[in-house]
Amino acid sequence: MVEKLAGQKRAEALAKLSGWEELPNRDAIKKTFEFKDFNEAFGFMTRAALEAEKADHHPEWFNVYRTVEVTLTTHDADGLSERDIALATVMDRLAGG
Ligand code: H2B
Repeated sequence: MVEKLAGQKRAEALAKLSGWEELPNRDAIKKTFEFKDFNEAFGFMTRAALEAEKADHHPEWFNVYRTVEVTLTTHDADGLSERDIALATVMDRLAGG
């Protein structure tokens, strides 16, 4: 079982991210990435998928043309964990920001 992020640790972890918001209806974070075109968006998804698979931690995501909406949560923790923060950080780097 993976530990849920709570308290001070959670606040500090979230403060390090930018553009990610906590969802009101579930313990998850979400960010909408906008790219130049579909090629850039899908390239990002491909690179992120390889990192996700390597870490055995997978995003929920939705793509329309050059927009990718990403939701991160840890099913094994029934909420947000360090794994989501790590994947969010990797995705921000891959998206170039
Ligand atoms: N991804 C996410 N987002 N949360 C999980 O709890 C999770 C996962 N668990 N990817 C992994 C796979 C687990 O199901 C496998 C068996 O390791």
